[in-house]
Amino acid sequence: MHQVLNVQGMTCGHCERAVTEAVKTIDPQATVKIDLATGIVEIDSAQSRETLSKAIAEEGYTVQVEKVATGAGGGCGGKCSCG
Ligand SMILES: [Cu+2]
Repeated sequence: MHQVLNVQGMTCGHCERAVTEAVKTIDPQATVKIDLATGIVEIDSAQSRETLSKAIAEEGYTVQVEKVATGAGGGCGGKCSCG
């Protein structure tokens, strides 16, 4: 199932990896495509949107329910230490 989530707080490759790993942890078969500039995370997974959102949120990122255009913020919002 193709899902599109808007994730706030990702600013670098480490964030991208953290989110990807969070998804892969709950669904190793999932494919994850992340656009850091927009915060759009496209996921092909059998898992529900709620489950995927929760896994990403647990990494410290904010998953928007609505699809919202994001401005470039400063620093990483998640557990990534590079911000
Ligand atoms: Cu980061």
